[in-house]
This record gives sequence, C-alpha cells and structure tokens, in this order.
Amino acid sequence: MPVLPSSDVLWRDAVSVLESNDSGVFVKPGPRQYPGQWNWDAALITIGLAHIDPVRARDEVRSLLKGQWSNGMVPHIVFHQATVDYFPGPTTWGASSCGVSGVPTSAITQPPLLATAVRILHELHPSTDFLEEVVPSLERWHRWFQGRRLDGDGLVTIIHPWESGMDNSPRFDSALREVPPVTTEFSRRDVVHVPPEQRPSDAEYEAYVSILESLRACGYSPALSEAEFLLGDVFLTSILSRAEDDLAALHEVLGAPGTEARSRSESFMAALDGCWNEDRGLFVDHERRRKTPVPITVAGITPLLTGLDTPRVARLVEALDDPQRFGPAPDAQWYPTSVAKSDPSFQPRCYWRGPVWANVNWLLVRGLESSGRPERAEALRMHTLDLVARHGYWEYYDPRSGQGLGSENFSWTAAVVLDLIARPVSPTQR
Ligand code: 2M8
Repeated sequence: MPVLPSSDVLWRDAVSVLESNDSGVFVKPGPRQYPGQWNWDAALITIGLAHIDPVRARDEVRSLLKGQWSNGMVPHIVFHQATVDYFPGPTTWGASSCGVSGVPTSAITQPPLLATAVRILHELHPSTDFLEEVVPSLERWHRWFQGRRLDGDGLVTIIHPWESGMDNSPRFDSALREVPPVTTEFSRRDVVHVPPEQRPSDAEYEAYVSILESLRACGYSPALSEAEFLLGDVFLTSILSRAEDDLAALHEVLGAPGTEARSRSESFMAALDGCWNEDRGLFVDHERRRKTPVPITVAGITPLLTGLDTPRVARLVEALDDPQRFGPAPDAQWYPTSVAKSDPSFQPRCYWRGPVWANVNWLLVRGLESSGRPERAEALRMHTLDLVARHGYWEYYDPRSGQGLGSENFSWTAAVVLDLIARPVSPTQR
C-alpha cells in the first residue's frame, strides 16, 4: 500500500526491524537497550504486526497480558525471565512483582493503549474468539485505573514518571524535587548502549529509584495521598479516554453494552476540560502538591486523541505549527518537539526533553484525524514517514538535523511506520 515513492523500502525495513527484535515470545522495544516487554511499546508493536502477521500480533497481546496482576493492573514491564540485563530488573522490583501466571514484572503501569491496539487489530482481522479471550482482561485493567489511579479531579494520577512513558519530561521536574534521596546503591545499565547525554541525568535516575523504594516498602499499594510523586496526567488521561471508547466498541462487537466504558471515557473528557489553559492554548497537567507552572510540552496537545470538536482544536493546531513552540522552524524543521523550543527546559538531544518521537507523531496523526482535521493529520503523517525514510528507525530524533538518537532499530518506530503507510488518514472520522 505504498504512499511514498520509497515506501516499499520503508515497509520492508520496518518489517525487518520488527522481525529482528522478535524474541519469540514478545518483540523487544530495541535490540539492546530494553530487554523486556514494555507495555505501550507492545500496544504499538501489535498495531504494526497487525499489518504483517495477525497471528503474531495476537500473541503479542497475550504475552503482555501474561504479566497482568490479580488486581487487574497490567505492568509497565513484563520481563518474561528472572534475569535480564536491565536496571531495575526483577530482583529490584521484588519477588512479589509478578503476573498471575508467575511471570516477573515491574510494579507500576504505563499508558493504556492496548484496547486501542486490539480494536485496530480486530478491524483489520476480525476474530471474536480473540476478543472473548482478551476483552475481560482489558476491562479489568481499565477498572483498576478507577480504583487505584483516580484522584478528586477525575484525571489519571501517576505515581512514578515511568508510568507516563515520557520519563524525564520537564513536566515532572518540580514534583521530582520533593522526592527524598535514594538509600540503595545501584549501577545504571541504560547508559551502556546510549550516550548518557541522551538519557535522564543521574539525579533523575536516583529519584526514579527512590520512588521505587518507597513504593516497594508499601507493597506497591500506596494511598494516593501518601505517594512521594503525584501528577494528574493529561497525556495518560487522554490515552485512557480514547482506549475506553475503543473498549466500548469491542464490548459491542461481542454483543454487550459498551455503556460503562463509554461513560468512563466521557468522565475523562470532562476532567480534561478542567485542564484547559486559555492563555497557553494547551491542556496542562495538574500538579498535585505544588502549584508551579508546568513546562510547555507536547503532552498538552494530546487530548486531540479523544476526538475534540471545539474551537480548542484550532488553538492546538496553532501550537503544533508554531515555530517557537512545537512546529517546524528554519533551524529545526522536524516536528513536533517533545518540549516547546521556547521553554527553558528544551534540550533537542535529550530523551523526552526536546527530541521528536515517532510514537507521539502517530498519536497526533490519529488525534487530528479524530478531531476533524484530516488535512493536518495527513501532513504530519507524510512528515513522519519522511523523517524515518531519511534517518532510519531510531528511538527519537534531533529536531534540527533529524539525526537518530537513543536506541537504533526501534520497534515502535517501525510499527507506527507500517500503520501510517497502510492506514491512510480517513477524511470523515470524528
Ligand atoms: C523508556 O522508559 C524506560 C523505563 O520504563 C527506560 O528509559 O529505561 C520510555 O521511553 C518509555 O516510554 C518506553 O516505553 C521504554 C521502552 O521503549 O523506554
């Protein structure tokens, strides 16, 4: 289904990235940097696999769900083995961190994109047997959010930056300053294969481990009021709102009413409504403890995913196109940057503090499409394919040169390229 002159090459290379990262049980996010199955990576990888091998795509979902906890949580990493070259690995998370089937896991969650992935897979290759198998697990996970991650304002509250997927985003800087010093010694493995300046700082990593220690001390079941790190997350809430809608559709395929999931989706949309910042023309996270201004990051545009139909869409598109903020600029043509160029925290080569991420671009393409902006979605789709065609399948990209950063041969970049090629923007979705 090529759309670009070079898309057959792009397609072939994307398939080969996914094949080469396939461990047999799950597709690793990258060849060396991340040796387990990460939660939202697996969802995006499922979407990619749906275009080339639906049987393998279903197995990707099954493998992730092997890590589901008895309380419904689907962890941010399912290790699938007891020893891995990653810190923090299964021993640090502790023996109690495992899925119902006994597979070692981490003990926090990640952006719940899985129901969205299962819906796309089902639309491409319908199988009600598969839906009957996985929809109850998705429902249990979504309910777990209601019981464990909702605070008074209805936003999904994260208790660790890793739950957001945007680990060292400056959105978390102020909350991280409250975290007590780490008490155990550890050695970082994440800077072995990737230059340290492209990764979180040592101070950030110490805070990540300190939060982990305090969560482990309370059996990974903190009262939100007592958690060391807390943030009402616009990004996670947007993803879950969309996923609830997709889950409702899946329930309906199975002949059940999707009413509960749909009403949860609407509640999240109402909560997001309260995060609108008219001056910025963006949605803004709720800092639970301190009221410092949250830095300007791409997370503020992601409520597009929920299918907005208000004048706010125009403001969000304005931010996306603004050269001072996320849009293409004469000295930085690749967009959107993960942090606004005008924000003091912007660092074009450091992980979630500036670089362009293909998975975020995919979310925004689908969000613009659902929010009645197909022409804008199409432009971003072509731009993203162009970026990868020129620079390869990297974890993230320098917005100035397009140079690939982080891990090479990155699975979610390959997966979203397959989807962007094979599922062109629909002009009518809303
Ligand atoms: C990054 O996060 C992990 C910790 O979860 C890490 O840096 O070691 C993030 O980009 C996260 O969003 C992603 O899921 C993970 C694997 O790609 O890597």
